[in-house]
Amino acid sequence: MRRFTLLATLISSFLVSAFSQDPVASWPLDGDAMAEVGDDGTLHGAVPATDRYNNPTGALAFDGIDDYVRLPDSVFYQKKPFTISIWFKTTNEGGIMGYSSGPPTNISANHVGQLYIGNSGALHGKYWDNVTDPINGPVVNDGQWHQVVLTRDIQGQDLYLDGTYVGSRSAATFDLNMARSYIGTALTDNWIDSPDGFFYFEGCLDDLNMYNEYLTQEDVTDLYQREIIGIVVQDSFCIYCDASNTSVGFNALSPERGYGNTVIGAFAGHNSSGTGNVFMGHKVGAQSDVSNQLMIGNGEFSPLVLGDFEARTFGVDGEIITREITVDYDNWPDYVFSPNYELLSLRELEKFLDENHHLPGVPSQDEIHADGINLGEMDATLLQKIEELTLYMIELRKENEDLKIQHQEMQGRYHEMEERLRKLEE
Ligand SMILES: [Ca+2]
Repeated sequence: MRRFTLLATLISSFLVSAFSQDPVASWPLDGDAMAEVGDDGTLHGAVPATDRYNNPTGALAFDGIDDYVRLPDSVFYQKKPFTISIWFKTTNEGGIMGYSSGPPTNISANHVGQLYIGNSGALHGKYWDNVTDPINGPVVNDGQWHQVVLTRDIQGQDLYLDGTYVGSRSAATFDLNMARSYIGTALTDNWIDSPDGFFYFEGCLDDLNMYNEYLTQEDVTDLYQREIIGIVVQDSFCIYCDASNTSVGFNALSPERGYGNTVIGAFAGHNSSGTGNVFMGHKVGAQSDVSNQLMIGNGEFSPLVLGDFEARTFGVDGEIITREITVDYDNWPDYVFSPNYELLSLRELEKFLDENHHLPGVPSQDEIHADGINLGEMDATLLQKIEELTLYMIELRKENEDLKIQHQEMQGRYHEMEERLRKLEE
């Protein structure tokens, strides 16, 4: 019997997303301004704070008075395409990022309020494109962590909040002579919804990442989903988690994926678009579009273990070795001993056996070959046959006792006649 059918097709090339997800500069802001990729920033007064995963020193808190971090010079200066991503949390206002030609004491320098929370609590920001109208977002000073992404290509730029598109500007961006950049402050002279002078941020900042790429909506959503749960994706999709899918392994569950999947193993679930699957092992479930399946194996086809969460079935393509098996079964044949049970006569049974070559109610060789043996059902059937056999034996015992009585009666008569004959002969 084989019930293992794996829907799978083979393709020869493994596709990867256009977005490499490898930042060209990265500051985890774990209580300091040290870089994970690129050069360290310089801390000016900001202190360790709890991040969005409850790590008590995983972020940086800024006082809104004079705290800021100076980033390495020219970290994104004149670079296109380019993307900046940073997390913030505030109940107040202030500059998340800014860049300028002079130090943050020189108000007369060229300057841009690159990302800031305005007096109204709304998000604003952009790269410089020759006017001071920023891209304007919603109110965000709700005390929750948010991710903001500002991405530009050769021409325009787009702003995203928590993976969702906020707005764009289509004019070409350029950075004049503004090679200095900061987080925790921005010079916002003449910018809307903000004071003149330096606008210091009051709240927490975390995970500043920069990419030498322009990000699409799909890329930004991807980035947000990966960062919100705190998994850093490295080495081409080795670890992937979002609110729905979890996968560990090189190219596991990528680039195609559905939702509600849990996958472990290199290429496990690779290019699989199904939902609700649990795949374990090298290439298990790759290229398939199955859903609600449990597969454990080694290789793309014929998993050793195959379960179906919807049909509630569980199969092992091989021998099962165990100490005990309990089968849940609810049609045990006690009914054989009820007075209404129609037991075939032995003569009828003999006729049936002559015609069918197997006991009534017991599957034939052909049926077993086609469907396999249902352990619970077969045990019940065998018991039913034993019970019927018991009934036949009881019946035979009764017939036997009747015969004994008849035999004794006949013996009595025989002795009586023998006695009579003896008397006649005397
Ligand atoms: Ca951090």
